[in-house]
Amino acid sequence: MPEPTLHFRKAVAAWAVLSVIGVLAIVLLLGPHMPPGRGSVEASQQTTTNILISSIMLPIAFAVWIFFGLALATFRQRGEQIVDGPPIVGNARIQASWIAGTTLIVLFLAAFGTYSLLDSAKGASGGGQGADPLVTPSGKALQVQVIGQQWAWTFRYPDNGGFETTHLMLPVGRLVELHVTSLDVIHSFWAYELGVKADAVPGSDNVAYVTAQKTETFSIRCAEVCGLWHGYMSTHGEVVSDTAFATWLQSEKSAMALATHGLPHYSPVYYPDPPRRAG
Ligand SMILES: [Cu+2]
Repeated sequence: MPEPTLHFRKAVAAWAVLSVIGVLAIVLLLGPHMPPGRGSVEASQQTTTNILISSIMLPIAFAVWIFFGLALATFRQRGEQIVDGPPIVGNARIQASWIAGTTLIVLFLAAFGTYSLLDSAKGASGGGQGADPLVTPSGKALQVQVIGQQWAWTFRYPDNGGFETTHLMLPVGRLVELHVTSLDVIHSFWAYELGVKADAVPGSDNVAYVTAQKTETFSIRCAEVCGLWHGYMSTHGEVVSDTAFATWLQSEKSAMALATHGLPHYSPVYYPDPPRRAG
């Protein structure tokens, strides 16, 4: 029977080879298909994070599986007699590398997460003037209001007379400020390909930023169980070129003119009219 050390060296070599192949496969083959894709700046950041985390996870998973196999092969009970293994009193090298390895991984992810968070906040406030992106509208961003209600999504464009439509149309390459709210219960606006998910809460103006990177049709779903027809609350939006967007704005604005006249004024939140009393 070969020495356990020899087994261990072979296992480490196998782990190293498998890890290199696996990480390359994740980055090159799986990476382009990782959710949510590269439809927007925000989605792209999430996709990069998914690729990074998977690339860190795979060597750890391989280490666990290979050590499991090694332990089964090396330390299994041989023969009839059941005996205890020799007592282990500690191994300075394994303990030190375990502490160093886990510390490095955790600190690296903490630094990466903090950097990403600060970076996306900077992008959302329109160039990082130190403004809180959640309370200060940038002024440069296109404002679109997303309204959830049982069981449909509607969208208002306050910069263009505040018309309301069932179509969400966005221009490519422009910062969009989505103001998500609800008329009844809590919904969740989820534009999968754009990497945007924001709660739609009645009486609350929830702001989410998105910059679409390519023209495409994207799916819109409700991601919060909101009643009987929750699953029916799905539709599609479209990212189009700047000129197509301008044309659409004009035609939609005039097509909706009559309906806009009967709408309540644009407001960050809407409350139902007080109930009328009999008499
Ligand atoms: Cu809903």
